[in-house]
Amino acid sequence: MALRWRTGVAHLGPAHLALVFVASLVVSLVVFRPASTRLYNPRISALYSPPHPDSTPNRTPIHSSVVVPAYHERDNLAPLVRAVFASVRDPHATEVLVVDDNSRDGTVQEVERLRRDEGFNVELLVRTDENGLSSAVLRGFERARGNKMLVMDADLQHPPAAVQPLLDALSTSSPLALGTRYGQGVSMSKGWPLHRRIISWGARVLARPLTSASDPMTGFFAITKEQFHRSQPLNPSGFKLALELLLKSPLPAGATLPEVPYSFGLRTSGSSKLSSKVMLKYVGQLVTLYVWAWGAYFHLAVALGVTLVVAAGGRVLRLRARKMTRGKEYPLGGFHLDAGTPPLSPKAKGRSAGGGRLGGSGGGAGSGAGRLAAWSSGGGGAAGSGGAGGGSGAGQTVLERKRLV
Ligand SMILES: Nc1nc2c(ncn2[C@@H]2O[C@H](COP(=O)(O)OP(=O)(O)OP(=O)(O)O)[C@@H](O)[C@H]2O)c(=O)[nH]1
Ligand SMILES: [Mg+2]
Repeated sequence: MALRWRTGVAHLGPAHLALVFVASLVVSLVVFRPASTRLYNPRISALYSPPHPDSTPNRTPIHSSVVVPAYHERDNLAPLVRAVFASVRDPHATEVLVVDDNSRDGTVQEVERLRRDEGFNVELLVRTDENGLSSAVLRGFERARGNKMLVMDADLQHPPAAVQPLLDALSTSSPLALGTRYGQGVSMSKGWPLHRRIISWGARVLARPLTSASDPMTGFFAITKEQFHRSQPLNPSGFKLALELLLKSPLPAGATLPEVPYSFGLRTSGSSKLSSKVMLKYVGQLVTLYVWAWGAYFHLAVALGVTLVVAAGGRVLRLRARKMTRGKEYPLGGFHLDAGTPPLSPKAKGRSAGGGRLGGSGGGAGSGAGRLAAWSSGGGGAAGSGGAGGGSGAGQTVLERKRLV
């Protein structure tokens, strides 16, 4: 089979491609089933959310909650909390809610110190029974007391100065707002490594058919509590909750999606949690989102894509085989119909030296016809037509054909 492929004698016809299409459709249906992860239902979480506005006596009602997922970020917390409270318009109506996954790096003591010694309204949720970025944000949303909820990284890559503009972008007609690193007048930090830029670009390209948002991968976004509770069940195991919300938390009719440009900084302390495992998880999350959004069309697109690739691959192999065979000797391989006049192996040449097959000008016509007939229609025809040029020539072509096939 491989030989036939290489030599281009076999080619993929419509029947083969139909088979490939059906097979890949079945594989896609089996492999890309709807997410098997237990989904998070914001409608249910609404039952546990604290009432709003804050009814606790003697406490200023909280209007805005800044949710900060954190894992081993102790050293970043003080600068972050100070900068956030310094930049918001109404610090007394704002809370910062740190959701830590049991880092055990002194985060608990640091938050306690920020509350006690510096008087900031910082809450801490330490999780010991689950982990992961998206689920941390979701738990933060559950606990948040503000009607406006904003998510930002702990590592100061999201500028605290952009917190208030992002909160301001929220309204009844824009209940979800995204920070974007690709807006006008903003830039990525020059120190951001090339491979991270490529990864970020690739991630955006992969998500492009799902959303027109300029930066659906952003971890800097804001949403109102009502809008969050309107969401369809969400995947809590991904890294990109904004993308999930963009798709599953449909905006009310006539609503807009504000995008607030911000310059993406560099991590100054702590270490990145973006590992290859996280990237793989992103691809998984993306696939489940495609299945969710496109349903059967996704599987059809996969099957069509595979079929096109196989068809193109088959064509390339054929073209290569033609190139290889054109005007060359064939020590073992076969011929292709389009490969031009079939050559003779050295052995065949030797045998035919005295015969009529290559018999100069006299036997040329006959031998040529004999060869061509043998080439295209088999030994029987070869013998017949080659008769004009000499019986031995015709016999020779039959012999050679046997050897080649
Ligand atoms: N609670 C919690 N927070 C997490 C988890 N993974 C990441 N984070 C936090 O989520 C934020 C984003 O993670 P980063 O590691 O900064 O990811 P990134 O910004 O894409 O990567 P860098 O550009 O290298 O910083 C940071 O504040 C992390 O501490 C997790 O599993 N649990
Ligand atoms: Mg970061």
